[in-house]
Formats: sequence, C-alpha cells, structure tokens
Amino acid sequence: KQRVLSGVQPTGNYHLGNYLGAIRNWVEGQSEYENYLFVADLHAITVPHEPKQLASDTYTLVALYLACGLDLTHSTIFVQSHVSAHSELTWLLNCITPLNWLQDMIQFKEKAVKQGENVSAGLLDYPVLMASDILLYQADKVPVGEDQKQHLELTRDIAARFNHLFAKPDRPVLKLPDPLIRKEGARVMSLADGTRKMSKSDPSDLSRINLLDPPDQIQYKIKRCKTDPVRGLIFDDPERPECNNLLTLYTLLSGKTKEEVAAECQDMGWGQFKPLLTETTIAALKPIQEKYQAITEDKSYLESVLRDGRVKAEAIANQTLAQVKAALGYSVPL
Ligand code: AQP
Repeated sequence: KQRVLSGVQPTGNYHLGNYLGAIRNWVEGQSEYENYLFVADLHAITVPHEPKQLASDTYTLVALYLACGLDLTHSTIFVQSHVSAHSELTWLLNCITPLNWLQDMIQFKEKAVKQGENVSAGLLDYPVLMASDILLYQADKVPVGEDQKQHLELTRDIAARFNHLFAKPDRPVLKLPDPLIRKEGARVMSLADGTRKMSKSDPSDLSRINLLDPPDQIQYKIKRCKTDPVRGLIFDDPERPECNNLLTLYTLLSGKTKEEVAAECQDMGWGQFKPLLTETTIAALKPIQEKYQAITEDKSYLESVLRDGRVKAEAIANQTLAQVKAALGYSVPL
C-alpha cells in the first residue's frame, strides 16, 4: 500500500472546513492507503499561541479524528512533538535549504504581512518542518489543497537536493512525494464572507460552524450568516459567493449530487433554504458529536492511542533520520 501523510494544527475551533476539506477525505480513502495522521503541534507555535490551550486542543483534535471515523487498523495517529525526529530532521534540512527558497513562499509572505514585527524565524521555517514531516515517513502521497501546493513542491525540491548532494544516484535516501488530488477540492468559505475561507483563526465565531457546536448554535449561525437579496439559488455565480458556498455546504453534508441540489434549490428563497441547511448540518454532525462524547469520557483510551501511535511513527521516522545522518557523515552515537 502507498503511504499517505497529513495533519491538522491543534489551534482550536475545528470547523466544517477542516472536516470537509481534510479529515473526511482521509476517512473516505483510508483503507486504500497506509495512513500516518498527526497533530501538527510544532507548526502551531509558528504564530503566537496560548500555552494553556495547547495540550487540551491536541487531545480534542485526536478525539475528533477518531470521532470522524479514522480507523486505527488503517491509520496511525500521533502527535508531532512526541516524535523528536521531526525537529531534528528540520535542523539537518535547514542547513541544505537555500534561504531564498523560503523567502519566496507565498504563505510566508501573506502571514508575515499580517504579523508585522512579530514574525518568528519559525514562521519562515514552517515549510522545512513540513518537508521533514513528510520525508521522515517516506510518504508516497500527501493530500494538498491549493494553499499547500507550493510547500509540497518545496518538499520535493529539498528531497531532490539532499539526494543529489549526499546520496548515490541509484540509492536515494529521501522519497519524493506526490500530491494526492481529491475529486472535489472542497473549499469551505466563511459564513460572514463568501470570498474568504472558513478559518480557525477568524476572530468571529459566527464566521464558522465548529464541529462541536450544539444544534441551537448551528441554527443561530446559519440564521445570521451572510446571504444576498436574490431569489432562486444557484451555484458558481461569481457575483454570489455566499450562495455558492452555502449550496456547496448543503451538497457536501447531504450526500446529494451537485445536479440534485441545483434542481432542488433553483426556485428557493433563503427563508426556505436556511432551515434545510440547518437540519442537514445538525444531522451530519450528530454522530460525530456523540462519538466524540463517548471517546472523551475515557482519557486513558486516548492516551493509549497516542502511545501506540508514537511507537509506530518513531519506528519509521528514526530509521529515516539515521539514514539521513549517515549520509551527512555523522558518527554513530556510542
Ligand atoms: N475553509 C476550508 N475549506 C477546506 N479545507 C480547509 N482546511 C482548513 N480550512 C479549510 C483544511 O484543514 C486542514 C487544517 O490545516 P491546518 O490546521 O494546517 O490549518 P489551515 O489550513 O490554516 O486551516 P484553518 O482552519 O484555516 O486554520 P488557521 O485559521 O489557523 O489558518 C488542512 O488540510 C486544510 O486544507
């Protein structure tokens, strides 16, 4: 089986975008692949974070992975900081990565502008950490959205450079990963602005539906979400981004096809559509929320999942790290 690697940062407010754009896709494809799915807690401190929240946000995310249907027979779930090889490989790869490759990353430029003077070296280095995450597991495929494509390219460039500089041509040390492109690149947009993506870090909680929102809150958020004064709901009108987003959400959560939804909603007004979307969202999240409650009642279960995950992840990661160090010429510790 091919190996797939992916992760989400434990920065709280896990929302429908994280589920429909990432976790649900992992679940749907899980039996086809050997999956390594992690909580990206080293990435989470590249921007200012709240130490009091980090551990609890990590446990919440692991419980959500399981509640959304990840199956431990196909997937290894672990926490990035528990496997120290991630940090160590990052240092080693830092030293072979040209600085201007990192300065050219679009996401760095965007986030750096937002952060102003507080930009950390870690934010610049984020793509090298991501390359280490992937290369440590010799991953064949990495699910990527539009915004991560450039980082995956960089991962390939770093791996190729390392192999070129330090490995024999017929015996590469690092495997070049390919992107895993899903059929429908679900991009969920903010409830407050259909041109911005739904995001954990949006200061307004009304901009997103969180996976753990109770039904009355879901109802309130959908009631308050931005719409337009046009009657008849249609997909793909660039003048109506909110309409497209809400129809897309309904499609993804109801399991209907785009054509079915287009036909069903073409004559609807918002007064009719919003209750339908509310009901569908609540129903889709109910089983996840119930399973989440059951899982979090037993903290020792989560701990055992993470202990097993760490052992399995370390077995592979440490092997790659040892090969990298040998190729670089390091002596073996006695
Ligand atoms: N709005 C979205 N639509 C589809 N997919 C999304 N993802 C995030 N938002 C949407 C996917 O969820 C995963 C989480 O990745 P991350 O934790 O590294 O953070 P992110 O991509 O930066 O996501 P957020 O939720 O928007 O967080 P903040 O606000 O912290 O930046 C990824 O697979 C991502 O594609």
